[in-house]
Amino acid sequence: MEEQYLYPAESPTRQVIDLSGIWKFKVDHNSEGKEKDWQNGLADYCEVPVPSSFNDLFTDKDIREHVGDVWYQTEFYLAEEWENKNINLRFGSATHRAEVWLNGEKIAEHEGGYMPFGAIINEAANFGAKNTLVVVVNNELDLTTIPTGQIKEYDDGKRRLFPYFDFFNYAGIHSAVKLQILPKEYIYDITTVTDFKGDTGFVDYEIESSSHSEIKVELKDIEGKVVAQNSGAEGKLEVKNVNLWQPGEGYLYNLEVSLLSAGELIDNYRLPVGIRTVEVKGNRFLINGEPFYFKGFGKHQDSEINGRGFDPAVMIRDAELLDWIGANSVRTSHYPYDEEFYRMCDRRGVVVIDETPAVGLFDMNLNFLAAGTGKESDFFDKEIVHEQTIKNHKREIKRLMQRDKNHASVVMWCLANEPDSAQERAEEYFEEIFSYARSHDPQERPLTFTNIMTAPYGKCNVAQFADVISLNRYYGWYIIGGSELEYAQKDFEEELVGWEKEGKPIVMTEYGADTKAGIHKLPSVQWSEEYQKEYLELQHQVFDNCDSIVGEQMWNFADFQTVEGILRVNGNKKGAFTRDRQPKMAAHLLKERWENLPNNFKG
Ligand code: BDP
Repeated sequence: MEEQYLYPAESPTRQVIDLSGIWKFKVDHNSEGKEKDWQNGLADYCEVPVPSSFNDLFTDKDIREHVGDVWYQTEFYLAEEWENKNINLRFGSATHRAEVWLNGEKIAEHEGGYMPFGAIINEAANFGAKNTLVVVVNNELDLTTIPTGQIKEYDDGKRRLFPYFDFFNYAGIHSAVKLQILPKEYIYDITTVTDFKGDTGFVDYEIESSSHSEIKVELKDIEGKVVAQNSGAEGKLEVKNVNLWQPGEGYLYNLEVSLLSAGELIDNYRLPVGIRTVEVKGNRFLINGEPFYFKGFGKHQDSEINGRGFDPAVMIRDAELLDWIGANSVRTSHYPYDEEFYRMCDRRGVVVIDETPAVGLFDMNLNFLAAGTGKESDFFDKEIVHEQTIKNHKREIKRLMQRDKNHASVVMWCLANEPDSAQERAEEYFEEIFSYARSHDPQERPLTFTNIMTAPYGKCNVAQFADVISLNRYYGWYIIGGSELEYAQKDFEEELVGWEKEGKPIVMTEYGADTKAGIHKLPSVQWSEEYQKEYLELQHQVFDNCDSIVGEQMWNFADFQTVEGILRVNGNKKGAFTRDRQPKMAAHLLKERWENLPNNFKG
């Protein structure tokens, strides 16, 4: 049951077959699938596309809100001559857990909804004949899972899931499922760390492979010219006249790793590498030694119909809008996104704060909105959190760093979103989490978490561990909003005076106001497009007055789906863009501002 974290890329020695398409599908309403041997094949079924969330495809509420197992099946053939290759079956992600059978034999099991998993399937596979692949995906959450949630059971046996977070608990096979036809001896993993001095760039590399044969490493520039080379499983490459990876200019070299035996090529892998440095110095965030100002959004991987399923069309549309609006960065709130997203950000020079799925570390009494009320939560007082939740949290940090460590675009890790950091025992929990994370990133990038309004300056027990203070603040929306808006500035600025004393950079990782596109009102009222604009203008004034604020990521890039509730109108409407990716008035305001703020603003 090996996990292949290296992106499944083709090369002269590797072939990749994408199993995306229409699969068979069955909802296990009575949790009877395993007893009835569905793992051997589904007798009756309907159809779903893979990848996608299943929730918004059907017209039946009991499917949309289903809690438990759903089953998938597809068939494929393997050529006979591949019998002496390693066939790796790789899921980009399945939310939140999955078990996999090939021809009736169990080949993989995985928990954690956003990371790749799979297996070498040679033993269970049929070569030159049909293979039946069956997958059961489960979407249940509890206090110990990452993310967290709670299931409520009703008298008639039905169950509903209440996530401790503000986005719909979409589930299914969310990323592409691929077959990698790998050589017998092959490259498992590559780790790179980059640096530069003057106009010379450096790439430290380390290669893990199944063979001890000769390893050759070449670094090629964008034209394919070899600019540095070396041999052996680890070493350093030196690049004269280096082209640095910069925000907005994602220059990528190709690290071409070859396994050779007696001069013959056994395996070859090409890893895109951007040469850049990241560092926190005083209250500044430096990329390539230059102060960097984050302009952009907290996002969601969310769209109509597809839900959380990866959709390359939506990804490209979003990238074009980021470009149009003058944004330079994104936070992958509140979970890691599809690998294609990071590869695109590497190419386009989009700066990424990469977030773990640790959201909802707050006891919210069946409703995440309770968190904003300041109501007592006893999340970190529960022993199970310190015994089990923390283990799962670490597992997700390790996997995320393993998967995304080589992306030049990733400049910081966000270890959790809005944990109840005002609680005393949050301190011991996060001391362990931060020190664990520090030992797992080969590039030693800065670490952060986002702080919630109910743990303001002086009340937060976790900020001490972070390199960057990330604040989610809603002065003018959840508090001091509406007709009081003009008074929000004072309270906001007072809190910031406190945070500035920490001497660390501050990034505003969330600020926003729900806005229903098309509501216009003069003078403004909450939910109107005019109000969103006025709200943002006020926030921006606050940011400009605070020297330590080195970034603003408005909440949210686009409207997105959430659980139902009286505070949500078919989802969260804080988007600068609508869910179908058209601009609200506020988008034009952001464009005007961000096009005029240089990347080294406040430098
Ligand atoms: C913050 C959360 C985010 C919510 C947002 C909101 O981090 O997930 O969507 O507030 O209320 O609490 O819009």
